[in-house]
Amino acid sequence: MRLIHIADVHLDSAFATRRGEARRRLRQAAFDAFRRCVELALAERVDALLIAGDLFDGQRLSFATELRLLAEMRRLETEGIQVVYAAGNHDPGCAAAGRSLAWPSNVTVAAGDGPVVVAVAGRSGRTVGHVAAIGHADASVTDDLSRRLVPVGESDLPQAALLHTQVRSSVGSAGHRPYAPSALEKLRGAGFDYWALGHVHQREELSADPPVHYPGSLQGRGGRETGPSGALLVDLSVRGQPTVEFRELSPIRWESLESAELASAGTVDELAADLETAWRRARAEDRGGAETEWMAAITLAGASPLWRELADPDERAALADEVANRIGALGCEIDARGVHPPAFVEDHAGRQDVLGAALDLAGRVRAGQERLGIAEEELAGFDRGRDGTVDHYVGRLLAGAEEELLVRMLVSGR
Ligand SMILES: [Mn+2]
Repeated sequence: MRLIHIADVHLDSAFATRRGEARRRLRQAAFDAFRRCVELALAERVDALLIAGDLFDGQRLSFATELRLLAEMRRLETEGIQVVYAAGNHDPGCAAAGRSLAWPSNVTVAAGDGPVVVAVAGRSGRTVGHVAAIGHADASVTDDLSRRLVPVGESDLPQAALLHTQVRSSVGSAGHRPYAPSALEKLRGAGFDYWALGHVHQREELSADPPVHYPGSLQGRGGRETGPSGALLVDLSVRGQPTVEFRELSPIRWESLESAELASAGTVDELAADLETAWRRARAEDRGGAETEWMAAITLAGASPLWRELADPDERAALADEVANRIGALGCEIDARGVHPPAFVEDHAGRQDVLGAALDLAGRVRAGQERLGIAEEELAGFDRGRDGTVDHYVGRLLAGAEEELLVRMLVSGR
């Protein structure tokens, strides 16, 4: 029995990334990856395609995706390739947007009303193995569903189990709530030749003998799902000698970049150039496929003379667009929460000099402990309706004033 194992396709997911073109391409990419998976199944002439849950993202399913998905399933049907699909937490009951689809005859759905066992027919028409599957009836399963999957007795044929579950020891488990939990030792001892799992979006081999695998999301969905993604090609033909091979299918790859060398970049041009250099260095080591499109997830941290601009979402958006253009990426997301000024006020407060006096004054005015002796009508931007009291207005104007003073007086070149 030869299989393709995928999970976490999340068709028609909504993306929050800023650029409209990137959102459109990301949404399209999930379906394109699925179509490539069908093409791989046809090219490899596998016996079955296993889908371990979260085929849909939930409340959305466009008419176009529904029609194209069923057309792809019929391509497999024509070639005699079976599909076993077990519901996950995003698509409980194997429904999307409340619709239950009219699957062709080759598709067996484990929607959540108990285990399903499928005898997989090989190309000769003879049974070549069995797949036991169980799906989720709703999105809040707390039982260990793996306990309800048992191999077919008295069979010499290979047997696979298909399930959407959070294995307690998996790498991703810290990032997930305890959901449909299962224990690796139980899975390993259950008597199956292969466990086809879904739910954790990073590809992971939990056990080699017997093989227990998460394929990861079919198409990466954000900056935490980096690296190549795709399907597992599983060959159980020779019992006791399984092979599991990864095949990259995703058209778009997310990659992360962390930059802690911000101190030397004093302009947006310098910062964008530094990020471009770092990105190109990373891509020289990992080039991706010839047609790979990229999404860059950049984390900036550390002291930067541009700290004030980097705290502004509009400025980050302008930098992100510039970097995306320079590196030829579809889009770029920048997290600058770890950026701070090149100097800290606490380290300089109490100085007996002009800087110390300026910091002290700014702090006291901002806190309303000192008045500047300016009349209300002299404050050009003051609006009583919006700002309330003069103190409140001045306090708002002076947010970040000490840091600004410090940087201007201490750091050269500004
Ligand atoms: Mn998922």
